[in-house]
Amino acid sequence: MTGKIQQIADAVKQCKTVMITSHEGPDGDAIGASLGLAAFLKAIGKDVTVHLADPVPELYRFLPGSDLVTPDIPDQDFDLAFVLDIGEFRRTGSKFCAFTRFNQLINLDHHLTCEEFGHINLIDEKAAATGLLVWRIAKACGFRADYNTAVCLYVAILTDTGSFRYSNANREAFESAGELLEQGGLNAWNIAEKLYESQPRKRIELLALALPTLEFVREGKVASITVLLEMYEKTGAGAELTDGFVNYPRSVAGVDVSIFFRQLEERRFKVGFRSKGTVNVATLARAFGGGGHHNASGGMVDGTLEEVKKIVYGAVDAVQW
Ligand SMILES: [Mn+2]
Repeated sequence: MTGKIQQIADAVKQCKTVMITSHEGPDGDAIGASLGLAAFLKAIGKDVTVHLADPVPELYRFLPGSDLVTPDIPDQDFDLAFVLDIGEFRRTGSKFCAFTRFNQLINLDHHLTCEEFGHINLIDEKAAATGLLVWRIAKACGFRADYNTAVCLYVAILTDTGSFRYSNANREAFESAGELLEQGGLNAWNIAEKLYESQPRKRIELLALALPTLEFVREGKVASITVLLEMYEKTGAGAELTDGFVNYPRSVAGVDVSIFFRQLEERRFKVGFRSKGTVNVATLARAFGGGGHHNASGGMVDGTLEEVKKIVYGAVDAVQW
């Protein structure tokens, strides 16, 4: 692992132009790791482009560099291209999938199931966030975090560890957060306030419609919540505001697995799973061609809500625990 980090650090030192991308529907780690890497590379004089297929969610727009994220790919060649937190290469989106104008492709990820599509693949499932892999590389370059780099990487760690509550919150996560706080002069409360105490009113209005759909199966060990297209219409909220909804059913005593049914089209649902730890929901998601981690995973299922529930609850029933 150290050898690879050194290899990447060397490539970074030698390069001039860098393209950075991450997955569709970007979360705090995708955004934080991408913008943190961009801030670090800019600080050491590199020419950096951050391309994301989808826009930066409102929640993360306070992060420096978020205004420079582009849905397009500029007409130029790049020395290096970084793909972050991707799980599966196709999740970079159609534009990046077709893009080849780079000399070297570097894959940084902590998804166990990630393919080795890069020239260098740093895949460490023990890393709590992809932002931590970025931090390892920056440190290997002898970089001391400035504010911009620190705040982005701190947000990557904070969001992917559920504010240091998930089992992935290991020593590296805590130590790196401490380093970033100190070097970047961060204020933990200011960041927490932006992430957790500033939610749009529409999100709570949407949650108010979703909570009555709460349903318990498997003697209360599994709970689900549903968001239908009509709920967006009623509240004016968009799908990006459903982030975190899946945590409400899981927070109930006795619930081991929570499921979030999110309607995408008339007959298509995104199904998200969260586990308290007993059940490996990555395996569960694979039943529908999805993927993810032990405690968080998801996939897509076609059908009406009733049909989708039948399929998903059936798969849940097949798991012994
Ligand atoms: Mn991640």
